[in-house]
Amino acid sequence: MNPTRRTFLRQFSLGSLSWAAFLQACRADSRPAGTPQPMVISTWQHGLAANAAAWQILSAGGRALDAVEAGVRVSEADPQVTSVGYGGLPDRTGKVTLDACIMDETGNCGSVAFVQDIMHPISLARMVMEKTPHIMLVGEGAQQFAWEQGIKPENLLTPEAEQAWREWMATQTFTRPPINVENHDTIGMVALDAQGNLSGACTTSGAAYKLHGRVGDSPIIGAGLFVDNEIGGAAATGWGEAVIRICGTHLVVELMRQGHSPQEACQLAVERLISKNPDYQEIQVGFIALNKHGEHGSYCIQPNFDYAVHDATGNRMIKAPSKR
Ligand code: SD4
Repeated sequence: MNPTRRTFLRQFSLGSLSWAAFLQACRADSRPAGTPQPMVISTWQHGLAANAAAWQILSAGGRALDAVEAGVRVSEADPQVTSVGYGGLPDRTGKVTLDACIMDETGNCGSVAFVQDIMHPISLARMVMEKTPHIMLVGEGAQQFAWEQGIKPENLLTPEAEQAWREWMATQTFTRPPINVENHDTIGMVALDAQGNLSGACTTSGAAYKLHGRVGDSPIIGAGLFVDNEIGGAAATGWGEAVIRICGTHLVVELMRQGHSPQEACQLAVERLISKNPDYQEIQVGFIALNKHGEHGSYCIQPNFDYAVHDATGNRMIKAPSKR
């Protein structure tokens, strides 16, 4: 009898668990030997709330794909999260433009970029994946598809974000946003379900005050997000241009394929990125990764990036080691 079942039976005999929990534990226990426990990881502090939503699905034996979609939708709808969905900081013309992608255990993926007025671009990306022969739709075409699918347009520019944009426009002349949490809080999430399958999601309003029409790494499969069910998955946050240059998350997954732990793979990818970006001291990039065995890791250029991890023991933040 494995420890999970032993612990469970002890608790059950004490009457501390419900019948539903008993059935759930039995389901989990009937998984093939060696199958890891479900787990979800996601970027930044807002990952805690997103993980909690994903965990509801994972802990009930649900599919990782459903978990990551439900998880990142929490950040998309949260006006306090100023770099994702509703409440995201706009581009320099005052428009909130969103990028998102999703990838499942079979290698299916969907993506939308440069979309406006859509509260949940991650769900639109999933519709592209499941209802079209394509992977990526952008701009007006993606919006047209959204309206055809019954999605209703919504204004995503909150008064606070508009005010911040007006203040910023009055004072700044920039080519790149400064390094700080407010400008770098895309949510990237990777989950492993009770069947041992991986999926990932990534969604963002992108770099604050970007040029109108700019698309970052987040909706690009292999840059902002990559999942290979045989190996693991990875997500990126930070200055997307630098991530795209090295196909960052694809690189992380390939490094895991070569035998590196998620932690080592993230570090090696950041080092590769640094070697290709002489200006790395002025940017932040962080990777998170989760492998098929339920091991996770992260690494970033600048300090102060952390990620949220939820497994059967709870939901917690982990500080990512950094280059600087
Ligand atoms: C981008 N990677 O559009 C995104 C922005 C971000 O945390 O903030 N990531 O480049």
